[in-house]
Amino acid sequence: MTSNSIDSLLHESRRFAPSDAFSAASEASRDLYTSAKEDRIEFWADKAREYVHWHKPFTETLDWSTPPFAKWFADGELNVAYNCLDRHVLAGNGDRTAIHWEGEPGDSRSITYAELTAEVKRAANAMAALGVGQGDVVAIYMPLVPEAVIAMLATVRLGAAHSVVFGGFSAESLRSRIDDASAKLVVTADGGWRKGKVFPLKAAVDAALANGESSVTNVLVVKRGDNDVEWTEGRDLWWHDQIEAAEPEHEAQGFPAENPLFVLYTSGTTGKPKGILHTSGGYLTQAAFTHKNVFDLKPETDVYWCTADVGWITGHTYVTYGPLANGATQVLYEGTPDTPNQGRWWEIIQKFGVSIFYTAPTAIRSFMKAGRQIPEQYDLSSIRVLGSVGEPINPEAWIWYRDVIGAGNTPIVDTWWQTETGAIMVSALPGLTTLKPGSAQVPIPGIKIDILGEDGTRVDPPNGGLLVVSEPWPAMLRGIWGDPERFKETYWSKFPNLDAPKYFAGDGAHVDEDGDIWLLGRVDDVMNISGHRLSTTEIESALVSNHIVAEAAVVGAADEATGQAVVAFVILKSNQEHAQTAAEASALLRLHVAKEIGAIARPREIFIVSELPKTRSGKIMRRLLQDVAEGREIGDTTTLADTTVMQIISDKLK
Ligand code: 6R9
Repeated sequence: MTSNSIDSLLHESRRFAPSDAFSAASEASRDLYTSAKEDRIEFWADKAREYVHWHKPFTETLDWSTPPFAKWFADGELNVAYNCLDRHVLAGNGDRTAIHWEGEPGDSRSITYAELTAEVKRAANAMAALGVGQGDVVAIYMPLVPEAVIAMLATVRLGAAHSVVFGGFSAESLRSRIDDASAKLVVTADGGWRKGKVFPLKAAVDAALANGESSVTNVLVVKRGDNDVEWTEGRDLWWHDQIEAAEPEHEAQGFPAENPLFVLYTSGTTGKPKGILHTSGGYLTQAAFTHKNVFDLKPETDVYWCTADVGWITGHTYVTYGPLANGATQVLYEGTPDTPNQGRWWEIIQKFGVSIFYTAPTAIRSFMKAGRQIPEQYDLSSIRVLGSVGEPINPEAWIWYRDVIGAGNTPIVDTWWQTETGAIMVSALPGLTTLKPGSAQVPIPGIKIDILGEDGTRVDPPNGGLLVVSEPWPAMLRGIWGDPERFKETYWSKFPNLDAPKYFAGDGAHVDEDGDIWLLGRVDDVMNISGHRLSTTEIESALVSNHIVAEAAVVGAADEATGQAVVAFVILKSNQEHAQTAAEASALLRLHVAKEIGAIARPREIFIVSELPKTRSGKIMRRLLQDVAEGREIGDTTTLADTTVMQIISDKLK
């Protein structure tokens, strides 16, 4: 073993080939791989023509003359909102439902493409009247209501860019994001519904704008929570008043392919949040192409549901832009999965006949914890494709997802990508790929991925290394807002000596003998145990493969004997919580890990906990657990979905 690679120890041999019927009806064909291999650039040019309406056709595909700054389709012009709206109406699909919206309290609203187009036109006129135009940034701080999507589309219809901030983030986070991008307008709501209560949003906007100078001239407020709000005359305006007063007609104008579409802030582990910049033509091409092929979308008949909030990149690409560009019918749900009961999501799937369902491993594991008897009460037979995103999915959670939600025969696509990549990069295609639980599998056609050692040489199976994207791709980030140096340094400086710049994503991965990619987690989380570099993912998967475990997180904690030692935090399944003592459970699980992957990976300690610290998009924040494991004061918890979790964990372990 050298420190050049990450050890890979977990073996997973289950395989699931697509059924003949599924393959025969599949949207994607092998030709996609063949043509992308023949000429990658021409492939993307084709896809851009096929998936996107151009106001002015492009003649150049990729300009990579000043890496890492790429331009795709640069002399073309498009209007992203027109692509998501007007063109479907003009093609005769105005009566198709675009959004089945379900509010947490049970109110619901279905909106056709014609209606959505009409609303976005009015919203665009209302925003234009407030001075919004090309070059401006609109901050959107909303619950998951249709107006969040409408505000995004109205913004980009005008050639302006949005910056969506999670409705759960604090006034302070909102302020820093508003300031960093010099947002001109904020769109918010009085409040939204979450866990059976209204949470205020407007109040946080007021606080964010309270001190000193701000670039914001107006705040548009959607009425949703009916909670009391303070009002700053001259600045604050009710959304419904403005929409009502706005002109109904709005002609979409073309903007350059490289016109900024949005900024989305990622927190990262250190330093101030990075404003990831995406532009229009390349982003929309890859969003629409992947949405169609990875999910095998049939827009006439499918009902698609991605459970992500629009505050996450997944909500940008696979709630707003991909599905709407493809003319899909989708579900949008405002609340949490367990309000008012633990079957809420399954009830929604049954109600709307959802056929494509895309969610995160964290959600799947929390359903595993509660038990299969809950989803089994619902009719989920409409489902024909399942997707996963956000973290590696443990093989056992994958199997549970397929068996319990997918009736034992539904393909699962495990999609690897990032805020920075803009769209899916690695995934199975459900009609073509023989699935392996726990592997994200293959680069999508037109994407070039390599797994390298620290020295930049390719790592051979079965060892792991660093996952890099070796060629520019259409939906790639174009920079960090206002900070080109940080962009180069953060993503492109890992392998300065290679002849072409390579994008380093921060994740570890290994490739198996078939060429399938297995993600190993963030390389910052890799542990060094007696000189062996072990990934968190495999040990977590080994823990989850025991029938008593619902969820697990492991960290490396300083250890005198071995440098670092594995420390695990484990949530038991609900029906196991009282079946044994914590000491018995941890003894059993230490043995289990040793048996599954070897003694080297056996945790020094296992803590049985009831919660794990997670971000708003459901990622486990291991550095906070490492603070606990090493007995340090707990670091910055501001990006946690639930800031009380660390208190609960440390109290329990005292
Ligand atoms: C889309 C999204 C990106 C990071 C990424 C990786 C992890 C996402 C994954 C996955 C393994 C998958 N990640 N999908 N790891 N398998 N299918 O999640 O974007 O919030 O920017 O996070 O998430 O570590 O680097 P973002």
